Amino acid sequence: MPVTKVLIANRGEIACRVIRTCREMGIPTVAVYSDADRGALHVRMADEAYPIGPAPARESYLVVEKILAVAKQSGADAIHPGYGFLSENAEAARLFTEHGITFIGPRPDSIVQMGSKTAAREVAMAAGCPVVPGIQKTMEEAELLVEAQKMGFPVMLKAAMGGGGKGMRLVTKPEEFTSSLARARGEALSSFGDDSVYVEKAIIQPRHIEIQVFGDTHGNHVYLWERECSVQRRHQKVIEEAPSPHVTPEMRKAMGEAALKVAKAVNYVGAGTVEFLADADRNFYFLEMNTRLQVEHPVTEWITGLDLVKWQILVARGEQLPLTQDEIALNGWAMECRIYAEDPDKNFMPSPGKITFLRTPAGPNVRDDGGVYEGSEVPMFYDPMISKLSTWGPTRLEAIDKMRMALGEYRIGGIRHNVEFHKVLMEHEPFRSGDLNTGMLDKPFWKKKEVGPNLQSAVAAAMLHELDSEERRAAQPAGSGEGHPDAWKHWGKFNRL
Ligand code: MV4
Repeated sequence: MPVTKVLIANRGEIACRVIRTCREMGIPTVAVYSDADRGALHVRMADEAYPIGPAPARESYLVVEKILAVAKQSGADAIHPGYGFLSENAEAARLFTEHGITFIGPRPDSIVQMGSKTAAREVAMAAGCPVVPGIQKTMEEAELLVEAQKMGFPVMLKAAMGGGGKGMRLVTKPEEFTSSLARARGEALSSFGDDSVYVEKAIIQPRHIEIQVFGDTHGNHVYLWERECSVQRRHQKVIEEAPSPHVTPEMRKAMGEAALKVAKAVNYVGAGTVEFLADADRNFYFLEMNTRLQVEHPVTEWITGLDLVKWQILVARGEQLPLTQDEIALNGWAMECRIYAEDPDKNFMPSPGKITFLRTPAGPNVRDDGGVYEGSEVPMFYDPMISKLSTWGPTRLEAIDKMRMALGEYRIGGIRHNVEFHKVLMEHEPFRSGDLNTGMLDKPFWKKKEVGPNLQSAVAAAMLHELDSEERRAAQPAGSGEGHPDAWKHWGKFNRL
């Protein structure tokens, strides 16, 4: 399993992230780019770069044959898929391997096993990992309703092949069952080409807590503690942190060991994440397993002091995991804010375009994983993430206050962004106290308030607003202030990870 030259089958910040570790390890890198990414940062950072076609991902980053052809042409003997795109495509992983190219990820059959949510539930149950009470069999309406009645409302209908909240419906009473099922099936069919739906007991106001796991080809498995990602909007993660303010040392050990049971049950190799829902009583239930490196891996890197991409490469080469469970540190607290080209005042509409000015935060315990530079474009064809800003502190509040400072340093011109939105969240009392849940962003508490009676703050707010709009006027051509009109057309069509 040689890894002597790595093709990164991705774009944006994650491509840059992988290139950095390869460089540190002395491994040459190969970038691929679509027409929209000709001038992208990952293309500039890699040792070589090859075009792979038109802007839409399905005509470029998702075309397995094109990626394979570039690997052969460039002499790359390994492919890192990043997240999204081909990262959980078992067929692609198989094809690369058949052509003698190392896929830096799990074995294809692990991807398949975890790709079906119902199959994954069965694996977890058989392995002795707690799952949400429910029936993972897919059934007809009458049978499903009987099961729902038995477990008691509210229940959750879920697409068997789903994930990310698509094809999922909360049903609070029997009268809604028929219409909710029809909608869940319709969404499941259009999103996953399969209308199988199953039923679970609904967990009310759950917290999303996930365990980072790692396996090697020698049968060793470890867990790198948890991350909490409860601050989400429409199944889009907004803030992630590690560890979780909800998790006690006992719960951490129990969740870690439960996650390892799942990983061991599928002989998992590489980086994976076992997702759980947790309730207020600290019960936790297996939800699904993501068979890839996740967007939010930096917070785990902060608290463990490890480089997860380096571990992925070592494992892909057939080496043993570098550490045993009792050698893995949990030090301090880390926060991550996803910085997006989007407008929080306009219902988070994407705001692609040219970045005309950029100053990124820096300093001790501040990390900005970016994929852009001043003058580069945020294309409208992909997820409009600009960067992941992460901070570390000895305690949670210190990490939060470091984040407030770092957010205050961020300057992005030419496009709308969510930096101010993150600042409001960092000062939001429920957030600061660690009282998180997945419904936290349902009420728009961050919307700009009218000028209040406090003159000082009103003046300050007016000045800030003026500065803000001045920057925009300078940065944007007239008439483009509402974002690219085409952004509407594509909004929500692309996978947001
Ligand atoms: C649930 C749930 C409550 N009860 N399942 C959303 C994404 C999908 N992967 C699973 N999800 C949920 N499943 C039961 N039985 C609530 C959610 C959920 C959620 C989960 C994690 C993070 C954010 C969420 C937001 C809304 C609903």
